Amino acid sequence: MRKNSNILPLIFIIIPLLWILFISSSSASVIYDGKSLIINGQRRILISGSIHYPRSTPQMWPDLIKKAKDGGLDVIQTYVFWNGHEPSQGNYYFEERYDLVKFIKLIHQAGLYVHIRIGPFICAEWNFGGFPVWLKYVQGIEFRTDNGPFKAAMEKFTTKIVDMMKSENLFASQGGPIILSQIENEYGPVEWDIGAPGKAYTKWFSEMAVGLNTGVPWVMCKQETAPDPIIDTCNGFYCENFKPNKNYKPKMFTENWTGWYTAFGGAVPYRPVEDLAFSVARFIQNNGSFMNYYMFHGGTNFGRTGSGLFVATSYDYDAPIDEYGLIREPKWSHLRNMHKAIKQAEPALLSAYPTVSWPGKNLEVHVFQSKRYCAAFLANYDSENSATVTFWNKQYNLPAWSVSILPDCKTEVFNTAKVYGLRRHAKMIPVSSGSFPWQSYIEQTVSADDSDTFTNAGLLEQVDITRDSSDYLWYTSNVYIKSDEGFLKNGQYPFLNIMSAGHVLHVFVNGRLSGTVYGSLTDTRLSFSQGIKLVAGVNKISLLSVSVGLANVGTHFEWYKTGVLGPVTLNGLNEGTRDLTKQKWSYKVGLKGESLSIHTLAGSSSVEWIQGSLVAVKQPLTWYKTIFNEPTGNDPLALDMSTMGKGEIWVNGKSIGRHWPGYIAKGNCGNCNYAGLYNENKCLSDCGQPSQKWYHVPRSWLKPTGNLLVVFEEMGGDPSRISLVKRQL
Ligand SMILES: *[C@@H]1O[C@H](CO)[C@@H](O)[C@H](O)[C@H]1NC(C)=O
Ligand SMILES: CC(=O)N[C@H]1CO[C@H](CO)[C@@H](O)[C@@H]1O
Repeated sequence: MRKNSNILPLIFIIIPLLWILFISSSSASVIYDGKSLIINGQRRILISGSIHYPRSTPQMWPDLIKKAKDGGLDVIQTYVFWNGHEPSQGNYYFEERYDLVKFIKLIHQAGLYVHIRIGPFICAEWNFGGFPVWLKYVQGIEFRTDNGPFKAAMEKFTTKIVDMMKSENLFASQGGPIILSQIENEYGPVEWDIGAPGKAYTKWFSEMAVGLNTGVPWVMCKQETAPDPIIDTCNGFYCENFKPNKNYKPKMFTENWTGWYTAFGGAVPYRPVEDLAFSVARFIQNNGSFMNYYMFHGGTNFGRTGSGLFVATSYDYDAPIDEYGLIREPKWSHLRNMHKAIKQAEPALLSAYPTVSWPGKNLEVHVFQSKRYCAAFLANYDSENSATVTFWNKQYNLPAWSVSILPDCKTEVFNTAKVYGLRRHAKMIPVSSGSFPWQSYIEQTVSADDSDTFTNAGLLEQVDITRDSSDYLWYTSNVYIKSDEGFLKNGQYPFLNIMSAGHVLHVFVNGRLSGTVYGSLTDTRLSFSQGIKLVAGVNKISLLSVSVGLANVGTHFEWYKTGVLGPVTLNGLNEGTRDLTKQKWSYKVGLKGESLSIHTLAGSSSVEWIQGSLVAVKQPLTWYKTIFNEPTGNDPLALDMSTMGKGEIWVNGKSIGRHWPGYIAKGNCGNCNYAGLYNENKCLSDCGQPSQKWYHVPRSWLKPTGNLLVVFEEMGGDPSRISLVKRQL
């Protein structure tokens, strides 16, 4: 008895002492155990949010970071965008939207931490999943497997980023803000798919990453095979039942989807904040200690950075901060209120594991109680009925599908389904009456004798030819028709049949557009089958094949194909079916306007622009340009492109992205799989409207007067109704 009472206090002194010695002797100031991350000796429940630096402008970053901090975030998470940083092999770029170091330093200045997801495969609905296109053409390469050339390239880039962070002292172990790094990304399904080489690759990249000695932990998301000391983490809409692969690793949620991305032709996603908050509260009450919102600000896929699943230019994601940098209500405020409640509960959450009880059907109570602290989470999992729970002699009303947080076990300070405050919706307000004074220039179809064309017997894969230097590739071929053929027969013209791997195809016969076909988010392939009017003699078939970005996910997505691969046939001639697949085709990469750089400030003197009443309307392959002044004020700006079809937009030579309002969505989706309770796929508003009609024009790309706006339109549109709008709360 006596002996024991002497030893016990001693243990209380020795263990913390050893602990402090351990911390100060290891270089890492960030360590972990089964409970949480421990930063400089302090346990933390961390709230994180994704903001991707190239999806906004450096001028927007300070405000986005401030709004993230005010919303209760401790950490900002970003991927690293390899193809933006190494556009051609060995040539690096870290300026403007790709100024990673500046972005991290701004986060540091704001007093937040950083989780850097180096990948370098990142998925992210980003072109080619973040891989540079040149990587595909490295001799003998195979992506994301036990392949020498791939591993060499991956190691080189990963090392470059880690070294860059180290030389700027950005890791927490050096006093910087980076508390976590990520290697690879959602590799679990691929490893499972490909087996042994996948396992060997995992072993290799894990050792490679750990060997870089960042001094902070590495994570791998959605891969339960993460070897020690790497932490495996969860991505999903809900992660409360996730368990790390070792009990000495903390439970971390690296991607909780705040909404979903928009695809051209798809519904505009919406995840109610009640459901999002419910998911987060459940995760925290079940031992979760690190929670990341994917996305906290989604932003914009400027230029041609969106990926080949028809990903739209807007990457708004229904996030708490909208595409334009404005707070989205009530999402932002409701989550901020929850984060405050979680912070109040943090001492209790960190001092105990929860005891769980079930006071009734679909009811669950989690209590985190230690000597000094107590916090309780009261949950009602019934998706339709509210319930009353008695806890510590007090009654609490729990709406359906909700969790109440009691940071002191007595006072409900937050319930995930009780949303207060403004339900303000941002509006788009026209800034100018009257339309822009447009000039137009019509791009002609290509002839085989044009410069920069080459010929080949047979059809070629698109990206092999373009190397993604342009969305556009012309396939041109001649068809000879004898005098007695090619005309109406049994009331029909001969049929041209074309199979293409995607993504969009404009078919011209003798210089005239015969039709346009395109694939979709779920299947990029397309076919064209239509009667075409041919003339006796030589007919020119010109196929403009258009890619909407390259695939960003899937086992060996580098082998996915784009473009007209055939067969191409002509039916209904006297001779029967004529196969055009293997005949001579000529190829030209890109548009004439692109090679003349008419979208740039320098422009081209060899183009004759038409103006006034003769400006082209509803003409395919038309370039438009105009000059405009910057509207006064600070409201974010957008172009309303509702009356246009598909193409690309440039402001002062910078691409604000692909436009495609001509692809009509099925409507705003109530929620297609975006949540448990709200799983009805029904249209809420804007049904039958384009997936995206507004296109963000960053203020910082404008000067007060004389801004050049250039639009390339593929299908034909009415530019007279393109207008500038400002976004206001
Ligand atoms: C929380 O973690 C502890 C320790 O690993 C475990 O015993 C307990 O079952 C977990 N509770 C929940 C609700 O996940
Ligand atoms: C499995 C899955 O759908 N994963 C997605 C998680 O969310 C990120 C961001 O939207 C995507 O990149 C992944 O494909």
